[in-house]
Amino acid sequence: MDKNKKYLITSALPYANGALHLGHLSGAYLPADIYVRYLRLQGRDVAFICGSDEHGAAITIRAKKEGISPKDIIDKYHSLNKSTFEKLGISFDYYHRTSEKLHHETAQGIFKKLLEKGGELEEKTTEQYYDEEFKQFLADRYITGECPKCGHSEAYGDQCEKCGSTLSPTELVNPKSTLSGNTPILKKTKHWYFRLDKHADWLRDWIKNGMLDGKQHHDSKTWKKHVVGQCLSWLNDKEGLQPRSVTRDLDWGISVPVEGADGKVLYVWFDAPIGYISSTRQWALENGKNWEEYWKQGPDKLELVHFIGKDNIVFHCIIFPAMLKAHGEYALPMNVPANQFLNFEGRKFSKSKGWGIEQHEYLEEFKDFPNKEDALRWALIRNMPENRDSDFKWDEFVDHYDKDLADNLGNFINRVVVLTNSYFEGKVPAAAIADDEAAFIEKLKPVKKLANSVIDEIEKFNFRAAAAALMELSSWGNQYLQDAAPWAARKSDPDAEIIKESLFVSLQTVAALSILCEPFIPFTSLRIRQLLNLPKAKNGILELVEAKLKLGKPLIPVGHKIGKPAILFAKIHDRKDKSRLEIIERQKAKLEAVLAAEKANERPPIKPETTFDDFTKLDIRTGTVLTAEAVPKTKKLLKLTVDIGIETRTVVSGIAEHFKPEEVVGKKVLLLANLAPRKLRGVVSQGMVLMAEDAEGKLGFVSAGEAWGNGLTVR
Ligand code: B3M
Ligand code: ZN
Repeated sequence: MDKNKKYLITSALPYANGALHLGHLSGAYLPADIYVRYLRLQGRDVAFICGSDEHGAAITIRAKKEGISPKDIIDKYHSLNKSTFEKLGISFDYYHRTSEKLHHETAQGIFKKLLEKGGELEEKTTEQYYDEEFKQFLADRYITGECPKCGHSEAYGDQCEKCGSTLSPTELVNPKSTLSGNTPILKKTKHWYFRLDKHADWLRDWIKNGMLDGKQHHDSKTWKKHVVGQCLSWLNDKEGLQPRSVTRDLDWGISVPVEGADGKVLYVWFDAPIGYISSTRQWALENGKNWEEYWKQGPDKLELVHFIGKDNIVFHCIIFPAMLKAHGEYALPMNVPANQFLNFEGRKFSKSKGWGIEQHEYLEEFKDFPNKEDALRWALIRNMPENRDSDFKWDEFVDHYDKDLADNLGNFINRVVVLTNSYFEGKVPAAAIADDEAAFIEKLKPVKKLANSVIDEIEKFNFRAAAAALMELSSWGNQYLQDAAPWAARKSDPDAEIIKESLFVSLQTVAALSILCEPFIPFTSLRIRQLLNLPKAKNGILELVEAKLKLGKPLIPVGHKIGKPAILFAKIHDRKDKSRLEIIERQKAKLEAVLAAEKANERPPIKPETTFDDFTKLDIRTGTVLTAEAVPKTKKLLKLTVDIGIETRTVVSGIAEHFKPEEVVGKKVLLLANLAPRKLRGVVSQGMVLMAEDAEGKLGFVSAGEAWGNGLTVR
């Protein structure tokens, strides 16, 4: 950490063709926000940059399908995503969009520079798939077919989502155009290819050893293992390092700034990461900053960190850095602490299957849930997929809220505020240690130690561990107060020093918590500050806290008047007020309904064809159950007598687990009357009662209806 450095922190630019779910939030936005808020508290010069990724075939496909323009789509989702992030406290300094003119110019400028440098971009004419009906070359995503690696029937031209292989469209077996559904033809077209192959050597040294241009650029041990692993396996795979085409035949995107390139645009993954640069430029323009200080300085002056999900690692650690290095003026990322994936209640998020919850839906569904923003942030942080995939569960959401926020943090702060109000008229008591620096340092040692762990873990991008350390600090506070028991001392001696001292120490701890929790649960931080009657945690305040704890100076001075008590977190599991639990139960019920509907659709397949002759061999009669009794020593069998008009049959039926004998007597049933008799547990069964099973596996009688008499034949 260096006070004189610039910090440029980015989160992946989300495609503006859909809403984001909780997995996105915990993957690339929440971790970046924690880090940025922390940097600000440390007084660093930081820009937090994001925006909408508004190009690419996914957007045009969707527009075509819905019969609207790409612009309709991006406008809708740009504003939805932007405002939802704001509501959740994701504190971007700038949220730009790649359809803006400044971005087009920036991306075209970089393309032209690479072209002028020579040797970085090369023109090549190849054969590519073309849809004759739509008169259009097909971007990779417009072609589907069978995956050559795993046989999945709906692989895309660039990737198989089933086995994860990277593909090229011509590898697909039986390719189809997603526009017309026809088999596309191969047709010649010219494109520009970025010579990634030329950059393999330095990339390997940079990723593996953190070396760049013969100097130490970063400590490679600070990068996550899974990130380095993915990069190295890509770099060791020759196919990964082929020249990559950076233009496309498409009518939506940034036009290729070269003569004779009509109808061609820059590939979306060429322009999207440049969006970080144009977003920084726009931010600088509107805020009187020099954007180049945030992009064009050495690693001693500038730290660039990209927060992304693991599916974007190669673009951010290999391709974009290679583009920037080829350009020559830009800084490369100091770290790319990519997260793995978050699942939802044991499965992947899937909008089409109704599995999961989107950010804006959460805010809507939880609108009556107090502290909904921090409740969500906290649950996601406690379970963040930092190094392996993790699973979001509503029950854990409840646990994290009740145990951490309500029972631990909320309870401690409430006790301290209540006791200070009732013993000292809400004023920080004049404990003797307030003026004794050595004694203060000694008493506050655990606070200092745990505060340092929170800080250390954040610096290492271990946000789960940092959050755990924060909870330890609050647990320590609770235990300290419990052991000091000022209420007990007060009974024997109302002036006992321990009463003042314990509340003084506790108030310092609450003050530390109010600041340290800000990166994680900023809305709560503000409320704790209000309870303490202190202003919002300002930029640079954490530096002061560290200094004060070191020097033995109070964070909140003697005589300061705090606010009145107020509950920070009302528990979800509350004996009287069930309102919060009901909101959670509603979410669980929605998932149950999805599961039930899926099950209902899971009918067994139709059996192979049979003949009319075979069918007429079956003699099915209507009948009425006269008696029913359990077959001794079995769980499943009932012995029934069934009147089928011309005679009464004894039938053994495997329905005892579904029906009690008395429920069966009197039932109208269908009986297969010419089934060969069979002896079951000593009873001869003369026929079979027809049953049907519903979606939940519940059995019911196939009935001929009440109006029918016994003995009729089914034809
Ligand atoms: N829009 C892909 C994604 O949202 C892409 C990220 C761009 S970051 C420069 O996963
Ligand atoms: Zn596959």
